[in-house]
Amino acid sequence: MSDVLASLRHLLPSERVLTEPSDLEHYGRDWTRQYPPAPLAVALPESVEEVQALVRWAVEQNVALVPSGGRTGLSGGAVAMHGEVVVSMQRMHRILDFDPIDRTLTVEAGVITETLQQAAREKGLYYPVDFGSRGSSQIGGNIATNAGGIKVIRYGLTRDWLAGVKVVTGTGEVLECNRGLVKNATGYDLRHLFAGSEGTLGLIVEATMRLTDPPRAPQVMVMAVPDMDSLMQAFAMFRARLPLTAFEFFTDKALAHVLAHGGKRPFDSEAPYYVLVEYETPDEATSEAALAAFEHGAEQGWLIDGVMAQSETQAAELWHLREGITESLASRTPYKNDVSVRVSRVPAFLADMQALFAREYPDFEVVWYGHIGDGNLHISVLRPEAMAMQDFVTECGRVTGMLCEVLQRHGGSISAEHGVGLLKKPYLDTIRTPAEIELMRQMKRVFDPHGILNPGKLFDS
Ligand code: S2G
Ligand code: ZN
Repeated sequence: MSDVLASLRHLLPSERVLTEPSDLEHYGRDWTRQYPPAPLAVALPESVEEVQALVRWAVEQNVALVPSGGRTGLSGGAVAMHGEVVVSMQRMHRILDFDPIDRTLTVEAGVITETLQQAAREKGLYYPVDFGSRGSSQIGGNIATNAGGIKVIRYGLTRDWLAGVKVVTGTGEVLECNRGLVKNATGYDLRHLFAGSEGTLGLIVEATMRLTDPPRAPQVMVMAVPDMDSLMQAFAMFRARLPLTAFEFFTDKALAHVLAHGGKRPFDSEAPYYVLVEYETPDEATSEAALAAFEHGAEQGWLIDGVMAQSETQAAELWHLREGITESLASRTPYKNDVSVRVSRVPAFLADMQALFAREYPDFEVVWYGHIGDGNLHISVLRPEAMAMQDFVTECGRVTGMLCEVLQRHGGSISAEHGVGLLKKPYLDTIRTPAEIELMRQMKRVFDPHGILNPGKLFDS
């Protein structure tokens, strides 16, 4: 056993230092599949003090640490390929405090997102950041990637609900940022630096999350749409008439894959695009307004067909048509683009992107879906069965470079919500300026002067 491992075992009980190949494989990766995991070991701290001791040990041993939450990331941000020690937060999963006056929950970083959502419901409140991986992702990872998901159009992103965060920096310093205050004008708001930092500035160990009132009688509709312009017209109309909580879209290819994996066809009509709209119905007038909106959309030719959920079960079935896409594609190890433009630019951008993909991916199946209300499109390029993974990733990387040129023209982002990690690192300089990237490098040196925190993610130090 190397001296490094021996010294690590002095820090934590042996059952919380994992070195079995199956553990190294499991904890050394996230949902990406193109990066071979190869950590030295996996550490499972149970307290802030143990995380601090791990950081100090890593500085002394000059060993890199890769923070690890639910490992549901899609850009390789939690991948350990070079003998790093993975620091898994899964043993730090306590709910520490609920404050009914502040309407906040303070939790350890390893609390599963769905557990936090359930804890809020038990208090009659609501934690509104939501996505398909809610049952696996952890709040620490949600903060580190500033996770978005399916309700951003109404509730914003994780950082918008972050009232306070406790972080261990790359020197072992514990920072308590903002401490749950609503107002605090005392210099730089460091909590917002850690949100979206992808584990490169500090290890998130605790968080105080704001809660809100539950949505009033949420209702769900799925509709068939003939083209993207109609989709955007329908979006503008529904947003003007209803208190939306979600506006998602997916293509016929996406629907076909979900139906092939047990999804329930919403109606007989078929169309190239589908939208899922969720909105609150606080009163009868709003329910009537929703029907009127659908009828108006149908009269305008924007909507071909539609179904409104008549029960919670049916609402879940309709949501599954959207949320079941990722799982239905998983066996084809898709290359994922997760891009965003300003909502006003979606139609023009989409036309350019569809032309690019039709030209460059003539033989690949490309599945489109996403949070069109946020200007966030997900494009999963499915690997042809006969194509080797490495060749596929290389080919998709080439096209992603072209996609960046289209994004530059439309002022968009190469990563809307999945982060940069390893996958989008080669393209960071197409979206961020050299000055910005240099400033980010300098900031990393301030928080992680020894370069031990998730090195190689986002950019090379
Ligand atoms: C979504 C989840 C991951 C993916 O479905 O909104 O963010 O791209 C994605 O399949
Ligand atoms: Zn998404």
